[in-house]
This record gives sequence, structure tokens and C-alpha cells, in this order.
Amino acid sequence: MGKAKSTGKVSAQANSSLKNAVSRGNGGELHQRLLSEGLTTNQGLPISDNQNSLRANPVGPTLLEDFILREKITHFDHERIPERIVHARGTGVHGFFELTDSLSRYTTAAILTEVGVQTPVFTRFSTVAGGAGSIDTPRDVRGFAVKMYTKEGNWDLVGNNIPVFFVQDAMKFPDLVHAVKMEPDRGFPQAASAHDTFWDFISLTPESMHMIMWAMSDRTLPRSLRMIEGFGVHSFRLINKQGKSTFVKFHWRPKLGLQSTVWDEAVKIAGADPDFHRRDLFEAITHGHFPEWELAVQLFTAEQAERFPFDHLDATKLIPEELVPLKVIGRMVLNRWPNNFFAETEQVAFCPSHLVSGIDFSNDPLLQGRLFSYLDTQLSRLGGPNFHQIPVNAPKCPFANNQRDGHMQMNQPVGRVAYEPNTLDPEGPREQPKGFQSARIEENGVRGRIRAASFNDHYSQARQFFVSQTIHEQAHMASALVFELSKVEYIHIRQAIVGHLQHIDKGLAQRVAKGLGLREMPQPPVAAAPVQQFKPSPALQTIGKMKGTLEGRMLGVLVGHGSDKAQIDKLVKGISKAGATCKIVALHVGDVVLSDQSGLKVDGQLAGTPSVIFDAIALVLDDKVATAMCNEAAAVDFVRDAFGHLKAIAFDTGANVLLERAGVFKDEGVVSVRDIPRFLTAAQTRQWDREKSIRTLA
Ligand code: HDE
Repeated sequence: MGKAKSTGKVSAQANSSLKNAVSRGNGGELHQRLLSEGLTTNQGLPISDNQNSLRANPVGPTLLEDFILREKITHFDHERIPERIVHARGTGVHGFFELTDSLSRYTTAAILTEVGVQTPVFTRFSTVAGGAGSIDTPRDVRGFAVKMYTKEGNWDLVGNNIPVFFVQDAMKFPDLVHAVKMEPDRGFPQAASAHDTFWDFISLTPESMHMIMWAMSDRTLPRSLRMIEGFGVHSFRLINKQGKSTFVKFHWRPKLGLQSTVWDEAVKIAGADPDFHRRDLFEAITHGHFPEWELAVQLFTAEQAERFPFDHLDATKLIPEELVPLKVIGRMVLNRWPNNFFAETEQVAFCPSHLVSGIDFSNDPLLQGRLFSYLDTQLSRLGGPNFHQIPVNAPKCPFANNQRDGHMQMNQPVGRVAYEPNTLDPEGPREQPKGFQSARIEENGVRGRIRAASFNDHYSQARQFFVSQTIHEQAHMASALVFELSKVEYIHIRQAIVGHLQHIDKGLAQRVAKGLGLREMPQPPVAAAPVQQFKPSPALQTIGKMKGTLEGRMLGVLVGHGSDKAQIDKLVKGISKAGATCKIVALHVGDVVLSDQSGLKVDGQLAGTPSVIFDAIALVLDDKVATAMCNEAAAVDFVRDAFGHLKAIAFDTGANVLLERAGVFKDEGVVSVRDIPRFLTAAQTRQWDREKSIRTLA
């Protein structure tokens, strides 16, 4: 009797034959094979000449017969697969999740009940609007998708770094995405929301106002992917042994705290290093500084939810921590860079419908739509229904069923039986009574295309978010709105947005109207529900969640020939003791000769290593070099930008002339390089008070 089984083992074998047949394995294996067997075609034919195509004569045409050339070029022609319609630009890392506090009262899921067990994960961070080749630092939401290879099956928590969403119903998602993507007639702007079609759609979609407040805040300008939060967004359910269900929201909280850039800095980083976030993550992991997040949950019952002054099934609402506190239950550590970007990061297929027993969905209509969309999109993106066999997608536990064939089938199921029930294969896969059970929920009411009245309040939490921010963050939000809307050509769209803002905060509306040069305050639209005056929630700030640490940060030290060796040594030691990385920058790469004639290796050439990539800078320069640098635009910009981006600057007396040239005035954040502790403390934060003296914010 043949076994029609597809287990993890079988698929591993299949995967290794796939490697041999198609790609010749990873770098190491390939190298070994080249040494031992030489270069071959995909059919195993040894190749004697990989430099020249087959030609009729030395100056004649290339022959169609050249099957080696054709195989090579055909494979190359098909190297690209459709990029993700959203979240196309991303970067992924392997790691593990470890439970620290059991939720066994609430769920049967092993991953949430077995304390201390480490479950492998693959996490992909992304921007939303830009294409795969766009920049890392646009103003945009960040995707935060975690695939957990649990022993009971894969669980994908496909979230964002913002706890709410633009729209309430899946029906509106394609419209939202069409509006934000580059405009179809002109093919721009790329990776930017500052254009007419986006704001036109938003102006007609009041439910998006809460998300807009988040999008216009510095949350969408992260300093590092290691410093963002992640949110499951929707309410899910946990189901326990007795079948009792409890609602849950999932939160990832970075160990390094939150940190954002300022807008001018994000714009300049885009030019200096379009791969800024990807590189930062890569460097951190390859240097053994593994980023870590806490997993926290908000647990609440249906009865509690009834009393919330909003509907938790509406994805444009969050549950303030003051209402339902966060309970930390575990940690995720990312510690292994993928072997191959395409094979893993590009081919990883996340689906919110991938979940494990003991967890279930809620009736959030956005989530319900997502349950269809992701599986569907993988079929065209990855070419067929066997994408679960791609190693990064395959469960690490046994899996077996009667699904067969299809594009790129890698397994070779044996036997006659591919159906169930059957008598011919008693050992074949069978239903498991203890398998996944949907929550037992009674549904009633009249069906229809309906938006629940409880979803009508579009402004209360938008207002709460705005009033919870520090004055600096509020000014950034007002300025972001002015910037974005100033790129909108149609005045009626600008006016409509300012109309909505009046429901959120009159002062904000006035600032934006003034920034846009509107002569009259536009009429606010009729609000579908009264605006509730929720108390500020400081947990919604970014600045409030920045950690007083240098861990995970990068400091730049600008040096030149003759710089004080003893001072540099002390500084570099202090920086590394504080947990930060230090890069030496000079006019040229190679070595600089220091005061004691010793050489110091330079990490970055000044023109290619602007201060935007650092969290703080130090200028250890003697008079002569500093004076010469006054005529170097890159040196002046290095200092001016660090100052303009509210960073700490340490200087020795020689550098005074450069500070002056860059228009730097001394404040709390501009300190002598002799006072290393003071510099390192100032470097832990940004000099928010400086901002009002250097730029006009709305
Ligand atoms: Fe997605 N989303 N989404 N989304 N989403 C995709 O799936 C979709 C939504 C999110 O790193 C796509 O594989 C619909 C909310 C992330 O590979 C697609 C709706 C949240 C990623 C899709 C939403 C997300 C995606 C594109 C409304 C936060 C990247 C490629 C009903 C909770 C995952 C793909 C990765 C990707 C559809 C709304 C997060 C087209 C229809 C809300 C992090 O299937």
C-alpha cells in the first residue's frame, strides 16, 4: 500500500533536489560543486566556454543552435517575478520567538503556552507604497510581518508599525492603493503620498483621518527598523480548552525603544543611502547586535468590548493602553541574515489566514477581506499553488494532505490514493478530531452591504492621537500636512482636508490652513458621530518612547591629519562602552596621520558619509584642518545637517571655525569633546528645543 504523504522530511528531500536541479544550492555548495565538478547546464552538461556564444564564424551571426546561450538567457529573462502590489520593498531576517509568560488560561496554542520554547521565525519589514527598487526612507507605514514556524503549523502575524489602518472595509483597499501608488497616466510619484490622487481619496474617506494623523507623525520616518513597534492591528480571538474565546490585540515593542528621524533628514538619507534601513539591519545582525522585540497582548472579553466607547472590530480604532494594559508574554530575537535575498525575502509568502489552533479571527471586515487576498496574491506572485513548498514558506512540522500536482510541484507523493475517505490507504492522512476548531460564535441579523453604525466615529481617536503628542511632534505633524498638501494641485482637495482637521483640532486646522495660504477656513464636513473628548494617551508618542541609551545607535567622528590621537582614543572607547557603533570619517579614505604620527583607518569618505546616517557627531580636528574644511561643502553640510537634525555635536577647540561656518550656535547639545560623558548623554536624545531657532514649523 503506497503512502500518499507529504511530510516535512519528504519536502526537505524535495527541496534539496530542487536546489540541485535548478540552482545548484547555496553559495557554499555551488562553490564546492564548481571545484569538484565544474560548470554545467541545468541538465548537467559540462560547459567548456562560458565567455563566448556559438557563432557561424569569427565575425558572423550567432547561431540559434546555441542551446547553452539560450538556456542561460532564458533563465535570466525569467529571473524576476511580479513584485508585491503593496509592501514591495522589504527586508527579512530569521530569528526566534520565545514565550516568557503562558497564556494557557486563554488559548491552547503551544506557541502561546509553552514557556521557554524557542520557535523559529522569519520577519519581513517593508514600506507600503514604493516599488521594490524604491528608497527605504519615504514617509510611509512600515510592514511588520512575522512568520512563526510553530510545531503545530505556521502562524503568520502580518502587521504594521501603526496600530490602525486607513479603511474599515476590504472593499476599499484597492481604491486606497490605487490612490497612493504612482498616478497611472504619468508614472509618478514613486513611494510618496504627497500627490493629488492620494489626498483626493482621503478627503472623501473620513474614516482614514485617524491613520492620517499617524502617517503624518514621525512614526512614518523611522530611524531604524530595529526601533519600530509592530501591531497585529485587528482584534483576534484566543480559544482555550473549554472553547471559551477572549479577544486579543498583538503588539511588538522594540527593546531599543522608538526613534524617528526628522523630515529633512529622511529626505537627505534617501539620497545618501537609499538602502539605509536594510543596511542598518544587515550591519547590526552581522556584527552580532541582534534586534529584539517584546510580544505583548491586550486581552479583553466581548462584555468589556461592549463598554468601549468605540468598536474594536473597526481597524481604524486602537485600544488605548490606559483602557486595556499590555501584558508582555514573550520576545523575538532576529539573529540570522538570509542566505539569499530572492529565495527567502522575496519568496516569503505571508497570509493572515495562516494561523494555529487556539487562535481565531474576529469579524473585523478588513481582516475578513485579507483572509482571501493574501493567498490569492501568492498564486500569481509565486506562480501557483505549491508556494508552500518553497523552503522559507514550508512548515517545519510534518504536513500531509491529498492536494496534488500544480505548477512547480517539488514533492513526489507515492501510491494510488489522493483522496479521503478511503479504504486503500489506512495510513494516509486523516482528519484529526483535535485539529483546528473555529470559535463557536452565534451570528444573527439581516445580511447586506452594511457599514455598522458603531463604525461612524471617525474623529475622536484622531483627536486623541494629536493631543497625546508633545508640542514638537504636533509641529512635525502640522508641517507634514502642509508639505503633503502643498504638493496637491487641486485647491478643493486641500480645503477638504483642512475641513476634516477642524473636527480633530481647531489649532491644527488653523496651522495647516495658514501654511497652505488659505484665506478662509473651509467648512468642516458633517461628522457622522459626535467627537468624543478622550484623555491624552502618552503611550501614543514617539518621543516619549525613545530610550535614554546609545545602544544600537551610530556615531560619526570627523577627523583629519594631525587630529588629537589621545582624544580620539578616549572618545571611541566611550562610544563603544555606551553600546554604540563608531565610524571614523575624513576627507579621504585610507589612513589619516594623527598628532602622534600614528595612522588611523578611515571608515567613510566625507562626501559619501554625510552626518544624516549618524545619531550624533564629534569633530576632532586641529585648527589647520578645520580651517581648510571650511571650504569643503561636504564638511560644512556635515556639521550644518547634524545641527539642523537636532543631533548632539562634540567639538574640540580647533573645530570652532567650522562650527561658525556651518551656522552652529552653542546649546545643550553642542559640547566640548573633552567632556565625553556630557556628549554621550546629549547624544541619547535629540535637541528638540533647538528646532524653533532653525526652521519654521507650521
Ligand atoms: Fe496587506 N497585503 N492588505 N495589510 N500587507 C499585502 O500580500 C491587503 C493590510 C501587510 O512582507 C499583499 O503578499 C488587503 C493591513 C503587510 O510579504 C496583499 C488589505 C495590514 C504586507 C495585501 C490589506 C497589512 C502586506 C501584497 C485590506 C496591517 C507585506 C503582497 C483588506 C495589519 C507582507 C502580499 C510581506 C501585503 C492585501 C490591509 C499588512 C495584496 C486586501 C490592515 C505587512 O495581498
